[in-house]
Amino acid sequence: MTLTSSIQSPEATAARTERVEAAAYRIRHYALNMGEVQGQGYVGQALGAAEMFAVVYADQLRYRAEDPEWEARDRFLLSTGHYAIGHYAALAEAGIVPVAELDSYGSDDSRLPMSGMSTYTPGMEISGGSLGHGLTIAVGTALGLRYQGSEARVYNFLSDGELDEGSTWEAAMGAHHHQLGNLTAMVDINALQADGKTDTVLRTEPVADKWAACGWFVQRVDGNDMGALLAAFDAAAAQAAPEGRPSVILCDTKVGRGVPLLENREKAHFMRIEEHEWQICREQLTAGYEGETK
Ligand SMILES: Cc1ncc(C[n+]2csc(CCOP(=O)(O)OP(=O)(O)O)c2C)c(N)n1
Ligand SMILES: [Mg+2]
Repeated sequence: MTLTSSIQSPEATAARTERVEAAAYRIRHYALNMGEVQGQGYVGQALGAAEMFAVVYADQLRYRAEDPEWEARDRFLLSTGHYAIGHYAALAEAGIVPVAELDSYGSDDSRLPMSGMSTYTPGMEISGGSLGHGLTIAVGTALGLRYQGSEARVYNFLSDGELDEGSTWEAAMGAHHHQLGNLTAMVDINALQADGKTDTVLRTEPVADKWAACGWFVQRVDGNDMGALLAAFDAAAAQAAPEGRPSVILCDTKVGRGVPLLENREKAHFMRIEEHEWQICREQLTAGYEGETK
């Protein structure tokens, strides 16, 4: 049992879960709307990771929507630039990016390019996308904040494909060496990469054992189960400290989650969706959500 859940009544826990689930639902809708602007894109990842983005922005992160560069803010570093569509949806949900601006996703002169770039978008801390570098930057950020005496925490979002990169593991060892208790990594394990299924590209399992061997506090959860995800983030937060063990939350997710039409698509890494299918996607998403919340 985590610190937060142990002091919360069952009613308060249920209300909190419902509130964050509603945020994930809106994030999914925003992602579909953005995908429709381009007719294609990394929609499956955004749908799969919607709970992860929702927990971070609707529950865990300390930020000021009106002042995205507030010095004491927690830092959320998106390592996977191609997941920007999910991140923009979360930034809209957080009030950092106006919802109306999402329509400009991926267009010329937009502040929301297809791959996340810190110079373009408020709330985008780094330009990710050259995979395997996010955690290295997160380690430097966490170290720097600690030197400054800041109590801000650093969250890093990685994908399972990034576990193929040696630099990720160098950073993991560095975080333990420097005892970065102010660092929490989350890995979206959707079992997919650009070249196919993760276990056919490079077998990285047993992933939890590898992080544990690097000295991290490791939790593995169903990343589409909001209750489990909240409990894991609470447990990570409960043991966070300026100096201590870094934390990783391994999240098993399903690409396209919440939209049955997209859950079993071939070529799920970069989805092409027909014009008439977008509305079907939205209807399926709403039907699924309303069915669950009834
Ligand atoms: C260093 C580097 N190598 C290759 C790529 C090309 N690339 C873009 S996305 C991607 C897949 C990475 O795996 P993952 O993020 O798990 O894929 P997804 O789950 O989104 O399908 C690759 C190889 C890249 N962006 N950076
Ligand atoms: Mg993947």
